[in-house]
Amino acid sequence: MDPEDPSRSLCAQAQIAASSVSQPNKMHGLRLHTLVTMKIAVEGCLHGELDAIYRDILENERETGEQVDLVLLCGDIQALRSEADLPSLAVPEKYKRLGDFPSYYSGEKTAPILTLVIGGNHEASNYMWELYYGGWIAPNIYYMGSSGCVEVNGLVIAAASGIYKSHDYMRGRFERQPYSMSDLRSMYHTRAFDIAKLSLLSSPDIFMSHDWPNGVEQWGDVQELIRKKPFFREEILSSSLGSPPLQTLLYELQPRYWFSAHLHVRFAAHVMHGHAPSGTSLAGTSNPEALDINDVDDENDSDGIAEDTDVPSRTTEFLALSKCTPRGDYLHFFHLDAPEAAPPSKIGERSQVTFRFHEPWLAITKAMDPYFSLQRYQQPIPPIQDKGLRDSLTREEKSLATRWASAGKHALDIRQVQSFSRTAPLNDSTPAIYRNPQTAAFCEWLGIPNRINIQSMPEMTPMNTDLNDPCSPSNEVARIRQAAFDRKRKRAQGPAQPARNTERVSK
Ligand SMILES: [Mn+2]
Repeated sequence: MDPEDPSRSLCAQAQIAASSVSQPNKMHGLRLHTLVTMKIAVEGCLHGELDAIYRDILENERETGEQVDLVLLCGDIQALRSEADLPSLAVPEKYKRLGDFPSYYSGEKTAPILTLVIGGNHEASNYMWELYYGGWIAPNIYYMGSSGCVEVNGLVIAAASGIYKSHDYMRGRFERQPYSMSDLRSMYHTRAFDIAKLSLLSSPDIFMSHDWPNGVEQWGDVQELIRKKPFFREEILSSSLGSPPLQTLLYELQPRYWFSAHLHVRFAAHVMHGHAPSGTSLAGTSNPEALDINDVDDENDSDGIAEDTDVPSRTTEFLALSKCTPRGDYLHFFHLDAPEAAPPSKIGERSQVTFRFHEPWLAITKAMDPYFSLQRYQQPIPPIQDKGLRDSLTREEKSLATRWASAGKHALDIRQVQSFSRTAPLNDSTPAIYRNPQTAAFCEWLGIPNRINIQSMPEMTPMNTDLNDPCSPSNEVARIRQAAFDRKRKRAQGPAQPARNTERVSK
């Protein structure tokens, strides 16, 4: 067994609250080895304002005399490389501007601190799609993927990109460039497939999401939230504020910290798992879309991974932050003890952090790959207690552990597997589709087919033309086109069918 694992689980139970300075190596009377106190900066919606964020962070470093080790940006990154990406951004015409990102993409400026970002509802969706599994969007700025989980100095950080809309939740990833108006929206809608993958994780230290978990406002000062944002009153009263699948993940994964953005307000909540929220006086009705979390408890009981009842209930510190405006409320600094330190840096140089793939997440990505759908129809996803899925996960975990046993954790170093490379040219204005070497590298390294970077612009020849390969992306595209054509022909020929959306998988 890895000797570092027990320290992490102890660490997970004995952490201190945000914004207080920790005492390295000594917590709750337990002496833990190799803990290192990290300072982390979290931001809400970015909207292309990278310069302002790094300026504020560096200013904080000067004022406090403390180095910031990690930056977390919770969406609406607007990572536009050039004007060619503008058609892939869903914002009103008047907000279509490049922002600061092109100079970070070109290398003219470099992010001074490792920065993890997730997707929101205002993104260069074409660029984010290139890096569906995660990757460097610019030097030192890493996109966590549509869903993802990584380790920084051993801290486990999980993330879900996008926002929830019920009508796209059960769909596959069908959108292809050039995006229709409807594709532009559905591109950033959360999918059940990603949530299912995340639900297979054990408790991460930090979870990042763009929209809020449904109902999380009930764990904080609801009255104050309504005072600040009266617009949300109806949604709060009807328990429909936020994302129901994220609510399930919050109660199921019980991360120590959860950071969100999207609603452009700073809001803190202290979630006590296993208890009823205190702010419930305002919410009389339950959300019909909320997912049944009792299933999760049953599952935990059945395979013996339920929490020990003698252990005090876990808590999650939730914090939503605003967007980057002169009014503030968009940045938060906190200290967190991490299980391990990075190698010492040279004098005068900023100390670095270790940045690794989370091994269980790799196993999940591999085991769930057969259920990944690139069509409008999402094939059925097995429930997390499904024996076949569990067996497959165990198999993948074992095989990955064997593969990396000799190389040690160094083999999981993200910087060794993926390195930033520009795909779209600088100062371009013609939209095009790029095969991202980072996605290709990740898929090859993990041993899954690269089904992401397969599309060509309509006038171009598909890259993979192996007609004998049933998994060939071009064949799949051809099948989808043929199916759409057949449906159209049937509609034109046959008598009127009862109106029913056969593409949606019933829950
Ligand atoms: Mn947003």
